[in-house]
Amino acid sequence: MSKLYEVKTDIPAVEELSDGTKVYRTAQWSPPGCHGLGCGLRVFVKDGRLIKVEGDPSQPITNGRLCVRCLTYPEYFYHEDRLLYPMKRAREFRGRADKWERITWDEAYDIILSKYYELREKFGPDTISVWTGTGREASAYQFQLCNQVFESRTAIHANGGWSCIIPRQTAMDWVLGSAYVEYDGAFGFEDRYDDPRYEIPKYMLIWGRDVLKSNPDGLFGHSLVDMMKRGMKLIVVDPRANWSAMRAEYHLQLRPGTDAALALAILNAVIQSDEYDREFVDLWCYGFDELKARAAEYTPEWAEEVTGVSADDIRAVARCLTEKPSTLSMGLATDQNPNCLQICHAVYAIFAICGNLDIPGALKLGQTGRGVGNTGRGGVGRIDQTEEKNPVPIAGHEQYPAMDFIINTTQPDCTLDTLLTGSPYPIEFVMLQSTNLIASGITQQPKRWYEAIRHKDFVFATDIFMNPTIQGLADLVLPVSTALEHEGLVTFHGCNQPGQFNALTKVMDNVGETKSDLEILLDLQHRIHPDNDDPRWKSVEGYLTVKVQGQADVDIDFPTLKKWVYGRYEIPYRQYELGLMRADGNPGFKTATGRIELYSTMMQRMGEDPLPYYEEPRFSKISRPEWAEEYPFILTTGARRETSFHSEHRMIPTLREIRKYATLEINPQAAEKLNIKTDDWVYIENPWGKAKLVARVTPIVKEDVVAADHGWWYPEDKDAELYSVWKSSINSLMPHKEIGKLGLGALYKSLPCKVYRSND
Ligand SMILES: Nc1nc2c(c(=O)[nH]1)N[C@H]1C(S)=C(S)[C@@H](COP(=O)(O)OP(=O)(O)OC[C@H]3O[C@@H](n4cnc5c(=O)[nH]c(N)nc54)[C@H](O)[C@@H]3O)O[C@H]1N2
Ligand SMILES: Nc1nc2c(c(=O)[nH]1)N[C@H]1C(S)=C(S)[C@@H](COP(=O)(O)OP(=O)(O)OC[C@H]3O[C@@H](n4cnc5c(=O)[nH]c(N)nc54)[C@H](O)[C@@H]3O)O[C@H]1N2
Ligand SMILES: [Mo]
Repeated sequence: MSKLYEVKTDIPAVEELSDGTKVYRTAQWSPPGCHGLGCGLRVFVKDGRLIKVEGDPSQPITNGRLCVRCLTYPEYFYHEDRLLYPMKRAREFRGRADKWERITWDEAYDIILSKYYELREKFGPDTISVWTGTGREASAYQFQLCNQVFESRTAIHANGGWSCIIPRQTAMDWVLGSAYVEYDGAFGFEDRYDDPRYEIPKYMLIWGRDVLKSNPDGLFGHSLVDMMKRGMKLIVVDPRANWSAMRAEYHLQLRPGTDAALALAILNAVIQSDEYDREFVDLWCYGFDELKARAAEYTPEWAEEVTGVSADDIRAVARCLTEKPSTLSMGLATDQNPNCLQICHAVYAIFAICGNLDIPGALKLGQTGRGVGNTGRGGVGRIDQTEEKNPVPIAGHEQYPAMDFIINTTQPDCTLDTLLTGSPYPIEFVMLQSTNLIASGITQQPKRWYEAIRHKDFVFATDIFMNPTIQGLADLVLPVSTALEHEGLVTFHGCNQPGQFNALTKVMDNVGETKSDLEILLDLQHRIHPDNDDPRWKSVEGYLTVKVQGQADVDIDFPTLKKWVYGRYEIPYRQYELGLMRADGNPGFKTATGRIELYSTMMQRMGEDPLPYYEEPRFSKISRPEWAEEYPFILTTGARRETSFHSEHRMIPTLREIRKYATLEINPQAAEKLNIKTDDWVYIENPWGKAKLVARVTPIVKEDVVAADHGWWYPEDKDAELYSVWKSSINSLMPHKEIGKLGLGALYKSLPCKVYRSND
């Protein structure tokens, strides 16, 4: 474990301005939505009222920069649609806005507990399910709540094919034998890029990620711009010409979904070039000859036909990537593909054979034994690669046994089957914490899931706002506080990576009777396990102190970290030489062979091809030529927007002014043929469903590609069914269970569709 340092600053924790306004320094997680980045805030409070929020220049990584969502904090904080009190509603009135009734917290907990004991008795503990969306603060508590407090194993995340980070993390674990990997942005050094140990990468390969919009998983995306200013060049693999693609040396604008073909062809060209790092391969890699033989099948000329990227560009990019140091930023588009493990395997193999791993400015390996991947029972790589599988299956683990070695939760797609069939056990108690499922979190066929959950015995939710999922499904709702109203810690995948470890300080009185997710966790724990005297369950401060000490090499308590606001830690380079990657302390990597497995013994053991391969997108014009005429476009979905975090922020006026409706990006030539103009409402339709979005005519997509927003609902449509959530539901066009062989990766980014003007 690495030592945590205080980030020193002259800016006081609380400052009083001449007009009596108080300015507090604190970090931010969620709500409002964010991925555990820990942005530094200066919070201006006058006469107890939140006036404005600015970026804090003393935050060592964000340096005062802040997203537009945080800048609109006062609109969010005081919004009239915020949930203020616990409320209940009779089960027969699910869907009815006029049937909610205010209750006390005690009454709410009494109802939850009586349902908990009743249903657990009737159906067994696994009938209790805890559903959580992406990594907001609530998700830090999902596994504890489900596994320890409720004693169930049914922790659910409804992304088809577990297509958010899990495929990437599985490949990191199985191929690289590493915890979470990320580009080296000098995040742990006090002097950042000026630290003498650091070197700016020559190239960054950005693959299916838009970090300037997404700041994903604890990564501060704008560090990309800092690095470009210091000379780093970009190579971007993306079917859309986004900001970084337009500033790249090479923009490889591939046909959506053909990523594995492109990755294998770059690998082919790297090996052919003979410029890779032979010494590193000899010392640290396993299975190079097998990989070389496999890559030889995928020539740049072949890939040009498949992907639409020229063979010359593929070779040129391969030459760039053999330079040291070069780094990688790989994102969601690689997960959202049934071919996901193979894409990640091939791309990581390029960095491995070029020796661009864990040296300054290259791809930073994660610290093993730390952070989300290794702390909870739900973490990736839960079962050591040499251990046996879990003997008692949870939903989907029988059909996809590899899941047991990947993550200890239900396989998402199979969970719908479980809801419908009651096998391997019925799920009758549903807790929704931080997921507006039917708008965003359920990624395929949300109406089918909605119908399945509607018939379950008890559903309750915790959220900040009323939303269509709660309106449609819940019998009880608990109001949650924003990050300014409670204490907490900012931790996330970042904990495997050098960087920050920050405190959330309560600076505002609670609005209404809101509580934090952590307070709710502790309240339920006290009621269900009153005799447990572990200090972590005694109080918020006790819980957070145990957490600080468990994750950082320090003897400080939470109040001390709160005084610091920001903590910083380094993780050494060349951890594989230092014996820091493996439990036995020997040099090497955390795989069965102790080496980077270019030939993956884990994939082989799980019944998958041990070498990467290409699978043509399942419903493309090549796979389904008979559909080509009716569905001329390739649909990709979900590229992030700065004005929302998934389905959040649709009710914030300033953000809605920037982006009013769900949009569909369509190329000018294609739009002209269909008589579509910017701001026209259009229908998008395919064999699985139909949605209505607003067109944005733009050359950033090619003529046969359209790109749709996800996560839309219309809070202003108070009288419409579930705030018109089905109107722009792009997820209705995504097929159920079209997933990879091991249960990972689904089709989000390469589906057939047609587009036409709406006349209604
Ligand atoms: N503002 C904001 N930030 C967010 C979120 C949010 O909703 N709003 N969501 C958070 C979550 S949960 C996640 S997982 C992260 C995701 O964040 P990222 O990993 O950065 O993913 P996206 O922003 O979806 O960017 C994906 C990029 O992939 C491209 N793309 C589309 N199809 C393909 C394809 O077939 N191949 C390739 N190579 N590229 C393709 C898109 O054009 C887009 O530029 O963002 C997080 N951050
Ligand atoms: N078509 C398509 N669909 C996608 C994607 C895509 O790329 N394309 N991306 C998918 C991905 S990667 C993901 S991770 C999912 C995410 O999907 P989800 O994480 O389920 O996101 P939301 O549906 O916005 O639900 C979030 C809810 O949590 C509430 N909330 C926010 N912060 C907190 C908090 O701290 N505590 C509590 N209790 N509640 C909070 C918000 O108010 C909101 O109602 O969406 C997926 N959906
Ligand atoms: Mo995600």
